[in-house]
Formats: sequence, C-alpha cells, structure tokens
Amino acid sequence: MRPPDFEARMRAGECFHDVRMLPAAWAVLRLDGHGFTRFTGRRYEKPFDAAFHDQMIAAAGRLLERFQGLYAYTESDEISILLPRGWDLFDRELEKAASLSASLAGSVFSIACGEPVQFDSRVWLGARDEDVVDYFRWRQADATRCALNGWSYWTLRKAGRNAAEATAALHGKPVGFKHDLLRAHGIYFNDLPLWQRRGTGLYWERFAKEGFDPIRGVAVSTIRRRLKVDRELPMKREYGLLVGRLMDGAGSGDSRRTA
Ligand SMILES: Nc1nc2c(ncn2[C@@H]2O[C@H](COP(=O)(O)OP(=O)(O)O)[C@@H](O)[C@H]2O)c(=O)[nH]1
Ligand SMILES: [Mg+2]
Repeated sequence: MRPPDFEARMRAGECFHDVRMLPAAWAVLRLDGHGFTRFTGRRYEKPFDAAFHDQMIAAAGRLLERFQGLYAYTESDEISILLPRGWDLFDRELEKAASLSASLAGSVFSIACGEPVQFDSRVWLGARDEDVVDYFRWRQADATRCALNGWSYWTLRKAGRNAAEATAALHGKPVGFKHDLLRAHGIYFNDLPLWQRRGTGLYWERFAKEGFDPIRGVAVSTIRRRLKVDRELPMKREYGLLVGRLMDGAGSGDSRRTA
C-alpha cells in the first residue's frame, strides 16, 4: 500500500474527529467529578465542605478563562461553562473541547487538593436563548434538591443511622418531610449558606482602573474586566434574568477611555 493510502486508511479510523458543535448554537460544557462520592467521602466534611467548593471554583475559573466562556456555574462536583454563540476555539471540535476541558479541570483540581482526580466532560447544545436560561435553572434546581437530600441524609447518619437506614428513611419522602426532619435537629434549611443551596456563579465584571498616561500627561481611566465569584446567586426567575444578561455579553470586553 502506498504511504498516502496507508495514512488515509489510518486517519479514517479517527471517525469522531470531524464532529463539531453546530455553528451558532449555544454550547455548554458540563464537567463532573469522576467517582467523587468515594473521593470526597474520604477527605471532606459532609454534606458540604467549603474547601472542596473553593477547589471547584478554582477549576471553574480556569475553565472560564481558558475557554473564553461567558458564565461558569458550579454545584456539588459539577461545573457548567457557557460558551459565546460564535465560539470558534478548536474549530468547535467536540473531541477537543471535551477532552481539553476535562484535562484542565482535572489538573487544576489535582494541584489544589494534592491528589490525582478526573473529570468527565460533555457538551450540551441549545438553539434558543430560553433553552440556555432553562439549562442553568435546571442545574440550580438540581443543586437545591441535592443540598436538601445531602443535609437530610448526613443528619440521619450523624444521629446514628447506618447508610441503609438513612436511605430507607428518606426514600420517596416529599420536600416538606425533609425540611421538618432537619428542623427537628435544629437545622433550618433556608438559613444554610446560599452557595450550598444554589451553587456559585462566575462571570466577568467591568471595573474602572485609574492610571496616568506619561506621554500625554493626563489621567486615564481604563475599563478592565475581572472575574466575579458570586456565592449569593438569585434563584428562579431572577436567576434567569442574570443568565440572560450574561448571554448578552454584559461583563465581557475591555475598552479604554480618557478621564
Ligand atoms: N464530602 C463532600 N462531598 C461532596 C461535596 N460536594 C459534592 N460531594 C459529593 O460528590 C458526589 C457527586 O455526585 P455524583 O457525581 O453523582 O457522584 P460520582 O459519580 O461518585 O462522582 C456526591 O456523592 C456528593 O455527596 C462536599 O462539599 N463534601
Ligand atoms: Mg461525579
């Protein structure tokens, strides 16, 4: 076989390499810690550990910067990164976006915690702006549900129930039952920190940096952007409005003006 034919035959085996995210569709990368139930169980406070959440925030921030995203959201062991509609890094190749995001999150988190950990990564596509708002409301509702379940489960465990008993006691029980159970143990779910109940958002915010232009001898004010870590996210409709503003590009872009 001629070398070019051989090369082509081998390349043909890379059959997922041409898969690209639909042009102009909204894309979200969602990363999830792999086997984190075991990993966190060994190392972190239950049900929530502020140091663990800070390490997730560190990984989310690096992803937002590296992938030039508009918004990052993290809850539990997952991170969602909203990419701008016209995102064209890596030619929108799915394999590149998924593998590079997973490896970046894994390396940032591993360095932060001192132990090798892995993330998986998938791509979500949405055609309409409302789909993106729904996506982030969906993940936030998941955060609230998991926080209530986690607090209920670990409250029972700490009160002496074993894993099977705690699981059985909560199986099929409505939200109100879990609130009551927590209250009976002196825990008011609605008073728990917002980052536990709603997750944390990261987005760009603009700020004015004052300086001096030595050539013209005038004071200058430069509009820069920095990453805001929002641990007090609104919820439901208000949260949707925040996501909508970030999709419109609020907070992104640098510009320069003279004072
Ligand atoms: N100890 C502890 N565990 C956490 C924390 N945040 C998330 N987790 C755990 O991370 C796991 C995430 O769930 P999931 O992705 O379905 O589990 P996985 O498939 O084992 O990674 C759950 O078991 C959570 O309890 C935390 O702050 N502290
Ligand atoms: Mg996981």
